[in-house]
Amino acid sequence: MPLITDPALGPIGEKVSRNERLTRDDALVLFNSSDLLTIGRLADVANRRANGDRVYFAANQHINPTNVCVLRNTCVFCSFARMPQEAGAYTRSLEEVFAEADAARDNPTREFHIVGGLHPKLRLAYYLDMFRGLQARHPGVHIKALTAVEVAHLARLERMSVRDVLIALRDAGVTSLPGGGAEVFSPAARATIADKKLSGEEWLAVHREAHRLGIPSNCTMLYGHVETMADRVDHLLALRALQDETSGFLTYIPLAYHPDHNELGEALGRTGTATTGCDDLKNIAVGRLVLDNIPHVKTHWPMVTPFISQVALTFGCDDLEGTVVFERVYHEAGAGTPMWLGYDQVVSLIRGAGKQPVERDSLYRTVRTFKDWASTDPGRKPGVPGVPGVRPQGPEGPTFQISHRPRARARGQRELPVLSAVDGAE
Ligand code: V47
Repeated sequence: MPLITDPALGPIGEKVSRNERLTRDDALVLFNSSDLLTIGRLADVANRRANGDRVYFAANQHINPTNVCVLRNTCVFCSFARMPQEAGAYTRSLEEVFAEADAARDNPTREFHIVGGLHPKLRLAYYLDMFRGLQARHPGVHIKALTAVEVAHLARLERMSVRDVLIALRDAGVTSLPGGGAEVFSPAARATIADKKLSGEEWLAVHREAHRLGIPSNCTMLYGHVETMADRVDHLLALRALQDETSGFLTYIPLAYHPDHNELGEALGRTGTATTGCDDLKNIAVGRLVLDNIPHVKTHWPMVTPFISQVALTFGCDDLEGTVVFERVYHEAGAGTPMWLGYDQVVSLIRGAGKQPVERDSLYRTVRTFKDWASTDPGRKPGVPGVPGVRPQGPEGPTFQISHRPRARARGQRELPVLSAVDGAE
C-alpha cells in the first residue's frame, strides 16, 4: 500500500527529508492536497527535528480590558467588539483588571495575555499603569500584551511613533507581543473582512520595530473565511520573510474563524458552523512546513477544541495554548469549548498524545518538566503528590460572564464580495 496517496507530495517529502526550504508552489500544493496524513507526517518530521517529543505550554490567563472598538462596524468577522454605547460594551477600571488577575490567584499563572478593542479614548497611560500594577502585584508573571493593531492605534491617539509606544510598553513590563490582528494580509480579503484595519504591511512593520527593540512576538493567520489558498500561502511567506530578517517571532498560531454573532458569518450563511478538523490540522501542518525559521507552532484549543489540539501535536505542533482562565474573543463568536483548562488537564492532554509536556514562560524558557509528575486529577492514586493549587473550577462573578451580541444582521447596504469558498466552508 503506498504511503503517499497524493503523488504531488512526493517531491515535497524529499525536500522535507533534506531539510530544504519549500517554495510558494510547494505551499500551494500542500494547501490544495487532501492527503492530510502525508502532510501531517511531513510536518511531524520537521517538528521532531526541531523539538523532539517536547510540547510546550504556559500557565496563562487571558484578560480583555475593553471590548469598545473603533473598528466595530468594519471588522465584520469579529463578535467581540462593541460601539461605546452598545449593549454589552465594557471598559474595566485598573482596579477591576487587578481584581480579575487576582481572581485566578490559585492558578499557577506565568503569563498574562492581554488584548482588547481599539478604544477611542483610553490612553497609553491606562495601559502603562495596568502593566506596572500587574508587574508589582505578580512579579513572576510575564506580560504578553497588545496586538500590533492596538500598538498602532495608541501611537495615532498619542501622536507618538510606534517605536516610542513600544519602548514605553517594554519599560512598563511588557515582555512580548501577541500575534493577533494579522488576520490575512491579502488586500482583497482584508478589504472584505477588515476594511479599516492596519494593512498587512503596517502589521509587519510594527512587529519589525518590536523585534529591533528586543521585544519578541507571536504571529497568527485567521483562516476559514473568504481567503483563497494563495492568500494563505502569501501570508505565510510574508511572515517567513520578516523572520529571516529579524528572528523575532517565537511562535505561529493559526486561528480558526468562528462565524456566530458577526456580520461576516451571517453574510456567508455560516452561522452555527465551524472550520473542519481537516482544515484545522492542515493549517497547523502547512504552517510548520512553510515557516521553517519560526521555532514553535501553537494550537489554540479554545478555537479548535482540545481534541483537535491533541491530534495537532502529531501534525507538526509543539505548543499547546495554556490554562486561559477566561476568554471572550472566540467564545463570543460561537466557540463551544470550555473557558479554561486546569493545569493538570493541559499536562494530561500532552501526555495522552505520547509527548513530553514542558511548562514554559512567555519566552519559551523551561519552567518545569514532568518526568516524575503524578496528576492531581480526582482519579489520581491517593497520596501521590501532584501540582499544588490547581483550581477545581473557573473563577466566578460578573466579570466572568459573557453577553452575546444579538444575532448579527448581514449588511444590506454593502454586499460582501466573497472571494472564494474555502475547503471546510461547506
Ligand atoms: O486578531 C477575532 C481573532 C485575534 C474572531 O499570540 C477571531 O499567543 C476567530 O491575539 N473567529 C486576537 N478568530 C487574538 C490573539 C491571539 C489569540 C491566541 C493566541 C495569541 C498569541 C494571540 O482573534 C484577532 C483575530 O484574528 N478573532 N474574531 C472570530 N470570529
